[in-house]
Amino acid sequence: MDSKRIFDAIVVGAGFGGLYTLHKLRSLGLEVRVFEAGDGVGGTWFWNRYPGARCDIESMEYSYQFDEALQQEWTWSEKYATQPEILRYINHVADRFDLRRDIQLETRVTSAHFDDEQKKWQVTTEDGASYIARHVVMATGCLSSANLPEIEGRESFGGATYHTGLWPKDGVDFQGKRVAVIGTGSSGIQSIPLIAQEADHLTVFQRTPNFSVPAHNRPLTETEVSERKSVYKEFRKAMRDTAFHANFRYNEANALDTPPELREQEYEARWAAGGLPFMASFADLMFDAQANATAARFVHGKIDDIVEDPNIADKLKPNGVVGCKRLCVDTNYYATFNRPNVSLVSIDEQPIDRIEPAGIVAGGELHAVDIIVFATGFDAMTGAMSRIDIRGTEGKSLSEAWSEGPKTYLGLCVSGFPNLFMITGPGSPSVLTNMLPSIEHHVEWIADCVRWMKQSGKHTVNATLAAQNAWVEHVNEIGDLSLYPRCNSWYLGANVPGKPRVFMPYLGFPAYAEKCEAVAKGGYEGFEAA
Ligand code: NA7
Repeated sequence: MDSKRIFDAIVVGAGFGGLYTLHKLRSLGLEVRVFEAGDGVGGTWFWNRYPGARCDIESMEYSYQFDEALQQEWTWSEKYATQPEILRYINHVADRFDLRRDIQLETRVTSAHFDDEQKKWQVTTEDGASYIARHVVMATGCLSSANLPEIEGRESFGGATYHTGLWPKDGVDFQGKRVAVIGTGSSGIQSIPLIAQEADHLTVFQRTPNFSVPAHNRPLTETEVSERKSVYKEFRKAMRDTAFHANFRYNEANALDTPPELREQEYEARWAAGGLPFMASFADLMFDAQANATAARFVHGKIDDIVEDPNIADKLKPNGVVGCKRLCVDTNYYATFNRPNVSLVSIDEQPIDRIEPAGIVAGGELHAVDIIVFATGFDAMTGAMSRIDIRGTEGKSLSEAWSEGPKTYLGLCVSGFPNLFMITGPGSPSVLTNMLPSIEHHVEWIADCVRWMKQSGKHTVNATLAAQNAWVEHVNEIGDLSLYPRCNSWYLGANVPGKPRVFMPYLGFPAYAEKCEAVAKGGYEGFEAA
């Protein structure tokens, strides 16, 4: 790359968010540089190469819609796209819009400091170079900061260890190996069936069982692709008016108002169709514990049907609320526990004591293994930003500002950090939705804001503390109406020891988009512009 040091905007991250931000800000005539830690574009889909990695939103929805020609020319092969196919798509987008010339790879941003006098940001990278920009956009991803548990003796292990979110490009050969997987979230649930097929023996260490529904993945037919493409624009628009920005076929009826036989029929139909639309079976599932219990009982019944050993079936049955931790979507997950080469260790009964050179000791028993896979998730939503030393006006640090949990205005900005924008930050619907339209919504809002600043001769926008406090209160109020705060999920930061327990996403498209639009139309209400 050239040695240019001054830009209009710096974007951190070259995943879906960063690429579209670059494209959009360029179209306003801005000079932009994107810094990306990886040696390729793709973000989440660059790093998560574990076996079975696949999106759980349907591929024809989990793709950009900002360019009609792009969505017409790209053809997805399966209902749910694999990681390699998504990565090919992202690379196609980078080439198609000539984005690479402004993306500096293998460059990790270590700090971003606001200069009160110059009203600009100074961004420093790991190699010590520093850059100046008026705007900074953190497109750092919601699930990009790997969570590696501090288990005693981890470093002493004699075999190989991998984290699903930092998977080697050349893959891992499990043939003839004794393998341990720690963690049974989406990454564990997707990878366990495939690792089990290859490994000599697989031991799954489960701390909390998770609810999972079958994907029923399959190739897309030419007819369904062309039918969708013929109405793509209208379809996308309709999805933007839904709560999750996705075609979940929302049922407006409440589970508790529905007679039990019809309720079972609805669950059966959704189970047979597969995927996350299971959560839209009834309108009250995430708001009424009794309603949710009907769904939980249904899934427990399915686990009993699939898993042959009743003791193992019981261990696999989650307590509590379906969807409180993100619902998983699997291919043969529960059935994998019928295999003779798979065993399940419930950490409740046999806590992990330590890791030794030969394997994992749990409940005093050594499980000798050659490979340990950590499917232990991420420091979600705030992790990537907190690993960067971000300082706003008067040197105020973001980590301090967020010491009690993230506080934002609209999940887009933080008071005291002028011209710093986040893509799908905490306080926005982000991870509760189809990420792609949510990313596009944020990028477009930010670009409109920057255009407005240019047109009105403003150098900075800064969210007021009052607007931010009101927003945080509203996000909490809405979150508390739901069942989401009732479990130890990564939505609450509960998976990372010491992280403040706050429900981070905002529950509520399309009202959220209306609020963002009203703020902009009202001359950026809740912001001080100078
Ligand atoms: P998740 O969903 O956070 O799952 C991580 C799993 O690892 C989960 O089962 C955790 O148990 C377990 N875990 C975490 N720390 C430990 C320790 N210290 N010991 C044992 N087990 C542990 O991450 P994923 O990568 O699977 O999925 C993230 C998102 O990506 C997913 O929701 C989709 O949106 C796509 P816990 O439940 O915390 O008890």
